[in-house]
Amino acid sequence: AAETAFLAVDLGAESGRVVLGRFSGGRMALEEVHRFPNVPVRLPDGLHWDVLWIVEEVKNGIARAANDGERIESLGVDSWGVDFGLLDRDGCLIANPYHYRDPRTEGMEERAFDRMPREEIYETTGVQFMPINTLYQLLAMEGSPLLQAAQTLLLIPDLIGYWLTGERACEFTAASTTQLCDARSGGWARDLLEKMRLPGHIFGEIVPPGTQLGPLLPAVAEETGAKGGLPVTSVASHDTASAVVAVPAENENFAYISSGTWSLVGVELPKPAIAPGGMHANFTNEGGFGGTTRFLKNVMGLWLLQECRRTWAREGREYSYEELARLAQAAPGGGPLLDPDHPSFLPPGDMPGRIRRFCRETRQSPPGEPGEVARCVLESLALKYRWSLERAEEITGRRAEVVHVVGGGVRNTLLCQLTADATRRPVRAGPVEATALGNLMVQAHARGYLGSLEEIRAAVRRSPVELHDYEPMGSADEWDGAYERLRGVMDAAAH
Ligand code: LRH
Repeated sequence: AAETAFLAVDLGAESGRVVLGRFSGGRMALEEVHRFPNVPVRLPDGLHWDVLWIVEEVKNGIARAANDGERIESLGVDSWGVDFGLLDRDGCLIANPYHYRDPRTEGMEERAFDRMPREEIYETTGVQFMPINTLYQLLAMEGSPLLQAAQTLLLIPDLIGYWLTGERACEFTAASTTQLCDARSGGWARDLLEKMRLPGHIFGEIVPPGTQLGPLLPAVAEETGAKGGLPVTSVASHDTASAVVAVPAENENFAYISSGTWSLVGVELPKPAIAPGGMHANFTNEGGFGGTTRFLKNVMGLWLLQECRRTWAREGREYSYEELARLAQAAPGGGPLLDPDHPSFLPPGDMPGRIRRFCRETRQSPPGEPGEVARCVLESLALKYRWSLERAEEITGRRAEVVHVVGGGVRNTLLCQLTADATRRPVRAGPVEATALGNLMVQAHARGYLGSLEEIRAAVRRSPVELHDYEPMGSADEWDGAYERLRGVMDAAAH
C-alpha cells in the first residue's frame, strides 16, 4: 500500500499531463491519469494559448485522480517558462495570454538595450537573450490599456495555481525565466524594472519551491470531487527546474539535457556564474530547487521536427514520431547541418522549407525526403549539444563525466545515440517523465518525506523508472570533422 500520494500537473507546449505519484518506501511510482493536447490559437492579434481549455483539462485530470479514490496529500503545477497572464484589480484575467512564439517581440531587444545596456541586463539577470523572454513580451505591450489595467502578473503555473486556490504567488524558478529577476538576490530586479519603464507593482512576492500555496477552492473541490482543503504546493514550477530535480545523478560531475520541445543543455551550480563568456555563448542562470542555479542554454530542440511534422501533415503526409525516427535511422549520415538555434527556426511555419533555405544559404545541398530532413535535424541537435556542453564546461570549470538526458526526448533513441556519438560522452537516458517526477518529489520534500536534493535524487534512482545507457560509437575523427562543419555553419549563418 502506498504511504501517501501526490498529484502533478505538468503543462508542456505540445500537451498537458496529470500524473499521480504513489510514494512508499522512498520510491515514487507514477501513473498518468490524464493527458490532453495543448493547441495554440491564432487570432488576428496574434498567437495565444487556450488557457481556459487548459485549466478545464487540469480540473478533468484532478477529477480522474480523485475518482480513483487515492488519498492525495498535495497537488503541484509546473509549466513552460516565460509566458504569463495579467489580472486586474478584481483578480480577473485581463486578456488571453500570448504564446511566446508570437512575433510581437520583434525589435524589443533593441528597445530594451536602449534603456539598459545589454551587458548590464546580463550582469543583473544572468539570463540568456531570447526574444521569447517575458521582458520583451512586456515591452511589446508598452502603452497598452491591458498593461495599464494590470494589478498582478502571474506566470502560467502561478496562474493555474491561482485559479485552483484563489492565492497569488510568484514561484522562484518560474520567475527566474523572465529576465526580470536579480540572479544574485533571487528577487525582482527593481532597478531594471524601473529602467524598462515596467509597472513595478504587478510583480508580487517571490516564494521558493516547496511553499504551500493554499487549499483547493471549495468550488474546485466540489467540481472535481477532490477532497476539500487539498493543499496546493508551489513546486519547482518551471518545467525545466522540475526536470532537473529528477535527474538521477550520483555526484556533481554531470551535465543534463532536458529534452522536449526545447533541449535545455547545461550543468547545475551552487550559485550563478555570470561572466562575459556566458553572455557571449548566451547561457542562462535560471533558478533551481534548493538554492541551485541551472546554468544552461536553450537549444531549439525537437520543435524543429514537431513543426516539420505539422507541415507535412498539412500536405497530407502524416508521420508518427516513431516513423520519422525510423526514416532518419535509415537515411545516410554526414549530410547537411543546421545551426538549430538560428532565429529563422523560432516561429511556427513551414519548417522543411526553412531548413532547405538555411542549407542553400550556407552552401550545403538541402535534404529532400522526410528521413533526410529528420537525420539532418537530429545530427545538428547532437552536435549543438556538444558545442553547448563544451562552452558550459569552459565557463564553469565543471567536467561532465556523464550526460543525463531526461524528458520526452528520451524516447528518441536515435537522438540519444547520436548525442553520445557527437559528445563522445556516455549518455544516461531517463526518466522520460522527469518533469512530473520532479514536481512530485518537491511535494514529497515539502511535506517532510525527503530532505535534501541528494535524497530526492536517491529516491529517483530507487523509483521504478527506466534508464538506458548509450556509449559513444562511430569514429571519433569523423565526429570531430562533423563538429568542425557545424562550427563552420554556425559562423556562416551568423554573418
Ligand atoms: C521548456 C521551457 C524552457 C523555456 C521555454 C519557454 O518547456 O520551459 O525552459 O525556455 O519552455
